[in-house]
Amino acid sequence: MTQNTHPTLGEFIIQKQDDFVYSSGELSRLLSSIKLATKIVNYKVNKAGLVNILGEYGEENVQGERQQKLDVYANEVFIDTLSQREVVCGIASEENEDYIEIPCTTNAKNSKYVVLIDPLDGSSNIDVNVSVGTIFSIYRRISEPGTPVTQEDFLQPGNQQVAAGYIVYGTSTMLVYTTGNGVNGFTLNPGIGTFYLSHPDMKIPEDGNIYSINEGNYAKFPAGVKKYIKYCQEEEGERPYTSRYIGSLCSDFHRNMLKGGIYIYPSGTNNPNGKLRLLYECNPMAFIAEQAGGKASDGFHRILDIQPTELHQRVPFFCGSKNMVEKAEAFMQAEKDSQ
Ligand code: AHM
Ligand code: MG
Repeated sequence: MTQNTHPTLGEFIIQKQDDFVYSSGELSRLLSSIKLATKIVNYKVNKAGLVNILGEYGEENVQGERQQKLDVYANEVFIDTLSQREVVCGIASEENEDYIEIPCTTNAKNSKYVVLIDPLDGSSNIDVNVSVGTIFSIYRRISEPGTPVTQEDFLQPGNQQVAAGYIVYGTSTMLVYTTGNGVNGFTLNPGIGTFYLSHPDMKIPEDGNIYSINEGNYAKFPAGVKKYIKYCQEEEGERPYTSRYIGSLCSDFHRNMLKGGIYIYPSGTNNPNGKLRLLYECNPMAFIAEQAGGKASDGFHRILDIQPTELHQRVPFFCGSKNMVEKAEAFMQAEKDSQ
């Protein structure tokens, strides 16, 4: 099959619009805006090292983490692109303390979607030329369209997501997304700036042999996680498993999605609930994982059923191949029962 026979992302979005009854095209326009912002950020990421965009910005974000210049740039690009097209009524970003209300002009009056975004995930990898990503999550607002968005519009459980996706700026740039009807992946042809459907109907293998966790934090991990790691390392059957950890969730997740594996960021490190954020990272990845036949849990409960209480809430994260996540959960439960 030549590339020209693959649908482009733009064509695919329009084809899929018909999957939604009473579709007004608003979600299609929103996804197209994300596609545009992705290309702008991709262009800059690819030039990092040539233009003065590497390094720290000099400030900390709302999480107290050092912001990189590209973090700030990507945040601005996504917010500007989405707000100027008036396809959303509100945006919450991992980089901003509070959500942003997009003022209602005539066109935006009926805008019913809010977007939550981690504009540049894995940004500590930028300066060393390792893949970074973007993660996004889309919900239908619950407050009345035409009125200002409220915090409740953003604090919805992940099972209410309308769409979610991630972008990997890697050896090639890929955009992977779901609207709740399976997962599809698109690869950017940088020569012509067009995404083509390269990975239709993606499925995570039910089993895998890769585990991804920052083992440098081992001493602080909960006993269930320590025992699961030892299980992964034992010599028996398919084990020992391979350990792979890039430190960039999008890339680690993407590899596990294609090859089969588990990603874990447990509690017990410097943060009692782990490092990853429920709204910007875990919910969208959990939605994609489930849509691809995988699983996502906090060690005990389904991620998508957690009722968020704050915008920047963190949560322990176990995600990937179904059988691997269930095995890790069994170790967590056994430890809990023994206490
Ligand atoms: P970020 O959004 O500030 O980049 O943080 C999230 C990243 C994930 O991409 C990655 O899996 C994790 O943090 C790595 O953390 P650590 O260096 O503690 O292993
Ligand atoms: Mg992140």
